[in-house]
Amino acid sequence: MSKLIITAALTGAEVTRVQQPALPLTPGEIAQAAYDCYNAGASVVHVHAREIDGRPTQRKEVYAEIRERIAEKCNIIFQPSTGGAVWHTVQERGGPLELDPEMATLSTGTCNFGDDVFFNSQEIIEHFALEMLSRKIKPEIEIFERGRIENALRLVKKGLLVPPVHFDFVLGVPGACPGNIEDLLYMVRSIPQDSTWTVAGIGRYELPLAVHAIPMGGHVRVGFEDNIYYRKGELAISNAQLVERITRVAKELGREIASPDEARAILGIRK
Ligand code: KMH
Ligand code: ZN
Repeated sequence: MSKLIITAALTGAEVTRVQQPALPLTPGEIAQAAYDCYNAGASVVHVHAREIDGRPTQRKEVYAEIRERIAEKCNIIFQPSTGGAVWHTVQERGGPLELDPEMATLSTGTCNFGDDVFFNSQEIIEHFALEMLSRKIKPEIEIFERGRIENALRLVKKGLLVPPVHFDFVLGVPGACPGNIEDLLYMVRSIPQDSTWTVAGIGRYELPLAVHAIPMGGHVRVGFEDNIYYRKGELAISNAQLVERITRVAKELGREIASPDEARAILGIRK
């Protein structure tokens, strides 16, 4: 079994400081949180940028500052979002791809997203896939629903996505697939054998899904984008606290933690 890749999803587009007072928002805060998570065992950082007033933004200038500040501290893999917020235009969402990051997210389908809709038509999916292919950016395929796997495999058939594919099962989004263990098993059985995968359980699903993924050979994403609590009724004090717990559990289960360069090798990142 490969070493465990832990991704820290620090900020997201939806969470507010009112909900989670320790939410990192400015480039400096996000870079410091990324460094703390790196020290706790994370090898990938999934980034959503915010404007100075806290609004989610896909402006490449803000992402560039975040990436620069992180790179001054450590070599964690910088993985910006192309999902942005549900109201961002396709053009806005693609902002961080102009920075040619090593990795970025790619959502391969539309679903309900709380009271909103996270819209990804075939045209949008192929637009981002082509952009990432031509820039040699490793996509992390965001799977909120089972059908998104088929859409990703269609991209492979069309030559827009190069296997082995790396999937992220984002389970428990209100309005999309729930985050029960059975849901994770179903997803894992539905992907090609040479794939890699990680799981991002939303809210109360985060820890149980992570704990199951570790002995299954999967990888794990945690952080305030997905879950702001340490346990029921108790807010986490930092993103790093959530990463530290996964590192601890993995060690107890005998799974070693991947460094950023080991994660690059596992994911086939050659930039
Ligand atoms: N904020 C969601 C609407 C991604 O980062 O690629 C989309 C999202 C997925 O978070
Ligand atoms: Zn995201």
